[in-house]
This record gives sequence, C-alpha cells and structure tokens, in this order.
Amino acid sequence: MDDTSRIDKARGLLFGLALGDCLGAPFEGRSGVTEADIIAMQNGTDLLRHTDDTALALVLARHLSRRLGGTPRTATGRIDADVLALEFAEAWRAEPWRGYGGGVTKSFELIVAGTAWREAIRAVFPDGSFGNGGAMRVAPIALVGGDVREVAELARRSAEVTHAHPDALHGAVCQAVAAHLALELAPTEPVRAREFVPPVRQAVPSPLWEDKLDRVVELAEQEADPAEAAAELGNDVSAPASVPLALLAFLRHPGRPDATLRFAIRAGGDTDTVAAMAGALAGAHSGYTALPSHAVSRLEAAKDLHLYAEHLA
Ligand code: F2R
Ligand code: MG
Ligand code: MG
Repeated sequence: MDDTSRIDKARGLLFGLALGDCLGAPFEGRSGVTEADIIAMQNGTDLLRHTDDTALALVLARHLSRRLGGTPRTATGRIDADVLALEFAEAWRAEPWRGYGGGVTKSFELIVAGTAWREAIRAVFPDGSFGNGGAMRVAPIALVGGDVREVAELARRSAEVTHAHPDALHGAVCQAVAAHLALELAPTEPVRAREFVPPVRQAVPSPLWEDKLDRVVELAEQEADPAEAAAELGNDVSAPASVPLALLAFLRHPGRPDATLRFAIRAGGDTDTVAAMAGALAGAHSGYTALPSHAVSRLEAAKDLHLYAEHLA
C-alpha cells in the first residue's frame, strides 16, 4: 500500500468513528428512525458534536502518537496503562457532559482523586464493567498493531484500564481486529462475511462471542435488516450486545460507508456507539474519500482527527 492510501485509510478509520458517533448520538434509544431522518441529519448545516466515544478515541490516538518515537516496538511498549488511565480520567474531568456511562464515571472520579485504576474500576462492578466503552474507542489501535496477535494484545491493554470484565475485553479485541483486517483490504476488494469473520472469531475464544460471530455471518448472508439484526444480536450498551451488531452493519454494506452508518443507526438502542464502531470499520476499508464529505467537514474534532490520522498512518 502506498503512503496516500495508508493515510486515506487511517483518516477513514478515525473520521468514520467520529461520524458514526455524531450522527448516531441524536437517535440514541429512539424507535422508528427512518433513512430520511438520518439523511436529513447528514445533510444539515450544524456542527456535528461528538460524545464520549470520540473523546476517548482521541485520547487513545494521542497516547499512541506520543509513544511512536523511540519506544520499543512491542505491545507493552506502546501503551503505558497507568498514564492512559489518567489521560482517560482527565478527559472525563474536562468534559463530563459528553455522555459517559454511570460505572465508568465513578471510576474516573476515583482515579482523578488519586485511587489506583485497578482498584477504581471495580468500585461499582466488582467483576468489572461489561460495557462497550473499551470497544467504542479502540479503533486507533489497529493503526499501530503489526498483526492480529499484536492488535489483540494492545486492544486488551487499552481496554483493561477501565473495563475488567472478560466480555468488555473480548469486545475491544473483536472491534480492533476487525478494524485491522479492514485496513488490510483494498477498498475495491470484495468483503465476504464468511472469509472476514473467522480471524476475528479466533481472537475472541469464548462460547458467547463465537456464537455471536457465527450469527453475524448468517445474518450477513441472509441480508438481514436492521430490526432483525438488533433482535438477534442486541443493541445495548454491553459489549456482547453491540460489537457484533456493528460488525454486521459493516458486512451488510461493504464499500458503502453511508449505508453502513444508516444500518447501524436504524438498528436502534446504543446508536452512537454501534455507528461509531461500524463507521470505523467502514472508513478503514473504504478510506476517508469515500465518507460523505459534507458531514465530515462539520465534525467538531476534524482538526485533531486529521492530526492523529497522519501521525498514526
Ligand atoms: N452512557 C451512554 N449512554 C446513556 C445515555 C447518555 C445520555 N444520553 C447523556 O448524554 O448523558 N453512552 C456511553 O456509555 C456507553 C459506554 O459505556 P462504558 O464506558 O462501558 O461505561 P460503563 O458505565 O462501564 O458501562 C455502561 C453500563 O453498562 C451496564 N454495566 C456494565 N457492566 C455491568 C456489570 N458488571 N453489571 C451490571 N451492569 C453493568 C451499566 O448500566 C453501566 O452503566 C456507550 O454507549 C457510550 O456512548
Ligand atoms: Mg457516547
Ligand atoms: Mg453509546
């Protein structure tokens, strides 16, 4: 892949994530959302404001950017967990109104007050959160991990500073590995669910995740609509009931990021996050130039998204 394509795909991944978050957020929890509702939002004139999904993805992208030069090219060298936990918590402190989950808010309060993150993240949920917060922000990892094994390890490390539950970690790994594979595919290459999903499935060895991903392949092949997809896979704030749905949204409309985003949003529930994850996959595959340009130009974080895409590409 040449430098231009690499940068276009890196931009596609980050802008796709932010665009999904911004377009999905106004529809969170709403039923009966139509294609026309989403197109009206896409074609509007207002600044597109992001939520916690993009805010924390930007923190992770900045963390990875700062550690690119001079650090060992190993998974452990690319993420300093103690620093990253504090950076996430500081982002929450600066903008607590971005729509954070209840459990993670309590963890961040404790971290900024000086509690060690390993203790803080079990204060609300002793077994750890199974929320999709680790997965919603993980996509930048795909830009720095060299192969599936490294991407999976980095994804786990980036997620575990807020989410200790195995399902939250599987969610982050699933999304990061899918984003890595989407980056590797040429935009013109066909994406077949039966070929795309197996390496993702292998990275999340758990009966629950294996079943969900098998169902994703079936639903992609049956050309399921958003309502059926949500009923089968779930569409809530937990990782197992949102990450597979985002992957399906990508696989239902490969090469058409705007259609992927509309599928994710019409599936309802946690629309900002499902669309953010689906948008990252679609953008990583098709590139920035394939995203709807009028909407992309209105993204609140456009300057930072460009900056980190160029650094991490
Ligand atoms: N929080 C939201 N959306 C709710 C409404 C926001 C509102 N519109 C506003 O603007 O204020 N969105 C964001 O939260 C999700 C990511 O959540 P994260 O970071 O994983 O947080 P948390 O708190 O750890 O988990 C979320 C909820 O999941 C349930 N939960 C998690 N683990 C649990 C466990 N072990 N036992 C029981 N319940 C558990 C809880 O209800 C948590 O609050 C994204 O959608 C992001 O956009
Ligand atoms: Mg959000
Ligand atoms: Mg959400």
